[in-house]
Amino acid sequence: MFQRTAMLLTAILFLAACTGRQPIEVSAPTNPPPTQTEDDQHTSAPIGSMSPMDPAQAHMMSPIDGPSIQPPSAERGAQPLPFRMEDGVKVFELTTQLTRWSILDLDSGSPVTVTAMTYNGMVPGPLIRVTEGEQIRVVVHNQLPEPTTIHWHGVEVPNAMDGVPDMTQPPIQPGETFTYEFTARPAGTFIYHSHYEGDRQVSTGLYAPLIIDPAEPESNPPDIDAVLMLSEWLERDGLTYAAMPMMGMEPNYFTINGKAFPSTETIRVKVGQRVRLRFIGIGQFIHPMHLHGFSFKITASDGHPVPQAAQLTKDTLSIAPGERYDVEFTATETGKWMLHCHILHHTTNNNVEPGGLMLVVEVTP
Ligand SMILES: [Cu+2]
Repeated sequence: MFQRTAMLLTAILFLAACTGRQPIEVSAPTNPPPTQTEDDQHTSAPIGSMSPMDPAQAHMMSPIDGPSIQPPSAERGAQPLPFRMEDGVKVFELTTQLTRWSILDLDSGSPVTVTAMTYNGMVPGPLIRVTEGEQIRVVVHNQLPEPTTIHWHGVEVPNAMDGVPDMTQPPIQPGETFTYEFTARPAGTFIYHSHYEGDRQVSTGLYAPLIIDPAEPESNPPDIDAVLMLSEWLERDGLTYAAMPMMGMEPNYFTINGKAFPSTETIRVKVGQRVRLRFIGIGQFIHPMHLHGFSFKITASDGHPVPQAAQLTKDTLSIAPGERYDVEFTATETGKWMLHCHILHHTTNNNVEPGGLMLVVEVTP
C-alpha cells in the first residue's frame, strides 16, 4: 500500500512538473509522506526508496542536460567507425557526449529533436565491424557530465572488459579515458552499450551495433545487409527524459536507428535480391516487427547461426530488449512494402499515426 501510494505521489509530482517547461521538482514535498499502518509493516519494503525525495530517483527521472550539448556529427547513426592499426591491433576511438539529435527530420513536416547521450555524436553510435579472431582495442573518452561504462553485449570478452561499474571496473568519470581490449568472438550481430545507469543512458542513446564477420567469409552473402536498432524516447515540452516502463515515464516516440517514421531510412531493393535484416532490441519494450509482402527466415538468434532445418518462417517477429535476430528474405514482388511494429501505438509520433517504428522496403524492377 505504501509503495503504491508513493509511486502515485511520484507520478503526480512528475506530471505536475511536466505541465510547465520546468525540470522535475526534486525538493521535498510540503505534505509529509503517508504514515505506515500496521498492515503495511507486513508487506515487504520497496527495493530502494520510492519516495519522491530520493535524490537518486530524482536524478534518473531528470531531463538530459549539461553545459555542452553538441550538434550531431552525421545525419544518420551507425556510420562505420574508422580504425587504425597498432602492432596488429585494430584501434577504435569513441567519445561519449551530449548531442542534439533529430528523431524527426525537417522534411517530415513536424521536426522533433532530443537531447541524446551519444557515442561520437550519433544515434545509434558508430558501427564497429570486425572479423572473428581480430584483436580490438576501443579507447573511450567520457565527455558526458556523468560517469559511464561500455558493455560488449553478447561478445566473449575477459571479465575485466565486461563494463559493469564497481563490479569489473570503476565507472569512467567525466573527463576520463578508459581502454577496452579483447578478441572479437564469436561471429554475429552484437551490441555495445552503456552499463552505467542503463535505464537512463541506454534509453537516451548510448547504444550501437557491433558486427563480427565470420573468419571464414560467407559463401553467399546477402545483397542488402541492414542493421535495425529499435528504441523509444520520451520528449516533453522540449525536454528529453529517459523512456522507462514506469508510470509517467512511458515513451511518446519510437525509433529505428534513431529515427521515427517518416524519417526512417527506406530499404531499397531490386527484384530478386536477398535481404538480411539484423533486428536489435535496445529499448525497454518488446516490438513485434511485421513485414508486408514477404515472409522471412530467422537465420541467427542473439548472433548465433540457426541451423537451416530449424529456421522458422515468419512474417512477425517479437524483438525483446537485448535480443538480436538476423532474418532473411528474397524480394520477389515490386512495391513499397511496410515493415512496422505490430503494437500499433508504437507506430505513432506523440500519439499521432503514422509514425514511430515503421519503414518502407521499396522493391523496384
Ligand atoms: Cu513496438
